[in-house]
Amino acid sequence: MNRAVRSFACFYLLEALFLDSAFASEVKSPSLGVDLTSLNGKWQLLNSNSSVSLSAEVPGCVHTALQRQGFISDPYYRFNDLAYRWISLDNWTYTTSFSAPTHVREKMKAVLVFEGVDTISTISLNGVTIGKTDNMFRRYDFEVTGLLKDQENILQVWIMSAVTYASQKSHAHTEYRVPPDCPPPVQKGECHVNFIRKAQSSFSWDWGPSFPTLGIWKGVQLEVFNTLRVLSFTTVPKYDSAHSSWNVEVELFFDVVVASKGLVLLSIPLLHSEEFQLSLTPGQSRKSFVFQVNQNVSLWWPFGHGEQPLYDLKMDINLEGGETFNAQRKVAFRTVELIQEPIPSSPGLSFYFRINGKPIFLKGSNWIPVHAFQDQVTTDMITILLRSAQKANMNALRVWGGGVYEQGIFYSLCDMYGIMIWQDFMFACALYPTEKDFIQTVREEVTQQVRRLKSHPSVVIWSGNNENEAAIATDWFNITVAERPLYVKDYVKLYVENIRDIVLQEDSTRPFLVSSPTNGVESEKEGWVAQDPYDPHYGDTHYYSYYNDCWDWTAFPRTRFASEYGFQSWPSLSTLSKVSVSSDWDFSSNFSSHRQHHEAGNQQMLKQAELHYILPNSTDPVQKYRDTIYITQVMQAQCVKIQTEFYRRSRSDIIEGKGHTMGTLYWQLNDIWQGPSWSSVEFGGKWKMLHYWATDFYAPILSVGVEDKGDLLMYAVSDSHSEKHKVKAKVELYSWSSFDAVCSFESNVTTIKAGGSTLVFQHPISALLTQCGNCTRRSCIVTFHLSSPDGQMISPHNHIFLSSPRHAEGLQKPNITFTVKDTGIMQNFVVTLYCSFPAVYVWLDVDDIPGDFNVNGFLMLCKNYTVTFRAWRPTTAKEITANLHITSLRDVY
Ligand code: BMA
Repeated sequence: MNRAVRSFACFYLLEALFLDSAFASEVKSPSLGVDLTSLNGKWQLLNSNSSVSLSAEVPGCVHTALQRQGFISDPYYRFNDLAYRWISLDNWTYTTSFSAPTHVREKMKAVLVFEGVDTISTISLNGVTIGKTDNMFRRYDFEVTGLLKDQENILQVWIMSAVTYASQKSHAHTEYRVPPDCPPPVQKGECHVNFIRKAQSSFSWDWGPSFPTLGIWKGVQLEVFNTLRVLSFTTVPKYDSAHSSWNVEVELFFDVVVASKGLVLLSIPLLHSEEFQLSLTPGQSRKSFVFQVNQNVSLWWPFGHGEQPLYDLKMDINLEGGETFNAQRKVAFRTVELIQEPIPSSPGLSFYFRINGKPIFLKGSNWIPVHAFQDQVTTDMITILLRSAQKANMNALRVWGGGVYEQGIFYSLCDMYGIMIWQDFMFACALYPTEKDFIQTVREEVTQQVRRLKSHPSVVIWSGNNENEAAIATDWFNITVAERPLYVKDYVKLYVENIRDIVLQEDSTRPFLVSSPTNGVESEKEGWVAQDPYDPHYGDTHYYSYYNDCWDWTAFPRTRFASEYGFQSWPSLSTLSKVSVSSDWDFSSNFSSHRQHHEAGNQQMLKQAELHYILPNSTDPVQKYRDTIYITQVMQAQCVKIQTEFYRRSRSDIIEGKGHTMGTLYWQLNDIWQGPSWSSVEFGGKWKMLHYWATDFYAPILSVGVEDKGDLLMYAVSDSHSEKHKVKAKVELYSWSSFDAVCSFESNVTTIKAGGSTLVFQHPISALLTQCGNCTRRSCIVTFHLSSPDGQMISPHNHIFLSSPRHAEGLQKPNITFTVKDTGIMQNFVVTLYCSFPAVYVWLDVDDIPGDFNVNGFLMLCKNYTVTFRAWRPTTAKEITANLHITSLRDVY
């Protein structure tokens, strides 16, 4: 285990304990009614020419096994992703043996269940092939009745190189090409990932390495039974508006050996219980029961809008022969609608989510795989990330289509935290084949995943793919006009005629979008591939622009819903140092360009930063490297803040026909390894400056300052549904060279719109400056917040620069010093900062001590400032003192 993983794993111990067994039972879902022999644990692993032989954990993958057994070192270390390419080019065999005593073999039916094989495998039991796999997102059940022996049953899983398979499949596809062939060279990845149903980012991405894993990434078990087994149990609440009541649709999927009759008792304690007749004939069957809840229920709300009550639904099956089966699921009551309807004075259609009848602005980011080796993803890692999202006031995440459908615990935690999930199907940035076998495996994948996830209230939308409509519409792959209909036909076949069709059959309670970005119903009208899927008048948009000045908010598309946008930054030195050596710590080192998988990414960051900041110029190379990391994080935080605030204040606006923005999911929440990316949380769980800032720009009530045609405007943005707050804006100007406000202004008391954005202050900047005596654009900064009429602060402090900080006049080195005190409560430490001059972008970094500050990257306009550090593992004031680095903008040049 590398150090990053170890430190990741020890965070949030308390949280982990809090996860009760009900959640745990959802994580793994062995079929009900079976005698189960787990085949997890140590297996033998062999490469194709038998030169490498070792023991390997199942669930697991070849890379993890090789690392744990000391055959390789940390695959994330320096250039190891290239050095270890051979692993993915080889074929590997996993072998285990197990016994099946008489009481097991006597059962009527025996099935070997593989919850996840990565990816292309042939499986044999005692020398007989029992099945093949070609899709890591599917569970496979292989019947082995009659094939079992008492002792020494040999189970072998031969796994073919995913890289070789993808290449063979692509070459066999001779009629026409299915692009892209290979990722851009900067990604140092493998080719033709679109030909294999495997995490698309495993062949490399613009934020991640190429590790085309092989392995048995989920559990394996032998299930034997006499009568029947319950394969899945789903619960979907549906609101019956005619009767103003709730029904819970319960579905059970059975694998039946002997025809059976019995009763199904469903109950939600204190709410309702009901009994249903059950009659089953041999074979696989699906039974639905509608369970009416005629009582008032407490509704489930997204975080920030109410509680997340989760009810326990119990199911007991009693068969006439005396056999019983029981299980339990969490049920929550909420409705979700995606509203696409005309908006007055705006061409196009709205695009927003209505939960329980109320419009909700989605605030969040995009989720990518937590690790290249999925078997190493722990509950703690997921918990840290989701808690971090919630702490930053996020209510939504998009599980992006180039990764994996997440583990059960991920969705259970989102149910608990009130984080809405936009769930993509796993297709991204490519065209896909539509041969019969490919469609067939996708159909099975989609059916299984919808059944697995649809009981989770957190999942609010299904979406077919990432950017594939845009790829065709805006011609990413140089497809000729003559060829286009062929690709559109394939696109419609895969996402509309197959995926959409299945989703609509399996789940009528959620909206389905074919792609992201898309124009939604307008794309449908245009034959599912719109002329411009980025049209801000419809659906969602993705928008990236690295060279334009991100402070120029007029360049952002005033979209209905911003589902992707962002800027890169580098993670902290403490995170990078785990996979690098000091000679790498230079922006022009091989390491720095090797880790950067986005063409020109390092230059883009510095160019963008240079527009507003003087770049670090320390003569000490390590200090310069640290400072450069810092400046990329400052730039990223500032850019994403400006863009997000623009979208939030656009929720009530229609300007030139555009606006009513109702969602912001910036790209991206988390990292897959220690490298530069758009993430706000580093690999290992440490927050970048952006993540601290998200807490503020996602605050339920936010004040946004903006300069528009020479005026300073201040908006009050509120997420509240009913409360029409009375507010006044307090605006102060500070000079860079002194601690006292130079002057201050207060707006009239204004009643702000609930669920909207209201202009609360407007003043020409020239007049502000004149009224402030000595202030100029370069010498002063504007701070502001909202307060209630009696002076209570109701929005976070915010500020706006009137000129680039690189031109700030009077800004001096602040000479920040500090003391650290243990509060004695819950590992909270108080850090008091002292400075001699005002400081901006004040950044506290405690290297490897896991935890978060209550505020970071802040403006310090007073001599003393107190922040709290909440450690995620036991530490001491002494340890914090020894590790704390404080940087402000003026310190780096
Ligand atoms: C979008 C995403 C990802 C990518 C990101 C940054 O295209 O969907 O594919 O990582 O932008 O380039």
